[in-house]
Amino acid sequence: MLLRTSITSPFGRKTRVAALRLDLMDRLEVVHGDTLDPKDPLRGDNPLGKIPVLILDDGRRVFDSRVILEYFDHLAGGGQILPADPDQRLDALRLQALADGLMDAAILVVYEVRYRPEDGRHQGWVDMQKDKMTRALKAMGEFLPAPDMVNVGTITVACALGYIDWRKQVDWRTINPSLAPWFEAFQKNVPEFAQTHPEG
Ligand SMILES: N[C@@H](CCC(=O)N[C@@H](CS)C(=O)NCC(=O)O)C(=O)O
Repeated sequence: MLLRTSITSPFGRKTRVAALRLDLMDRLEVVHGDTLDPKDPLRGDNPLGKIPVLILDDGRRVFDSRVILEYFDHLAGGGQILPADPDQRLDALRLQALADGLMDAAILVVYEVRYRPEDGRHQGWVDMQKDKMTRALKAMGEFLPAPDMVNVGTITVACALGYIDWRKQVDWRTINPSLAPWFEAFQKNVPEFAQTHPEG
């Protein structure tokens, strides 16, 4: 299988953490996907032009990160990072949705500066994205299981916190200090997280 992503994408990081954790790396070739280059094969693989996208040996293109994680879980025998128990599964998926939304807002804050000319930037819109981030971060404690629980939800939370640490859209440690010990413990428990650091 081929995984088209970038090393800096937090959504791509979800898929790389999961592949390492589930021991799937020997079945996976990771190649760079350039979201800006119209000639990059990415747009043929995913009409949305977003990374990550997984290309299966039978030619099927799989996106987005949520679906890729579900497929990886299936390849690893099921019930590994996507709990089999319906209640636990719902909680893990809900946490993933919250953390994915946090990353979506964080990325839009970065894109406002990266892609919009300075005289076209809209501070009110950036503030709206930062408000989403703040609300998600404040609420996150309610949804978080213990840091030794490794599932699609907790992997995504770690990728979101790591991304915000790196890009510094907001100071999540001040917004919700209780997330810091959880994040430290998760990193100790999941060495695959450090192995996928964007600067590593
Ligand atoms: N819902 C998607 C989001 C993926 C996403 O937004 N990826 C970013 C990079 S981190 C991207 O491809 N951006 C380019 C674009 O939006 O055109 C997922 O879970 O995979």
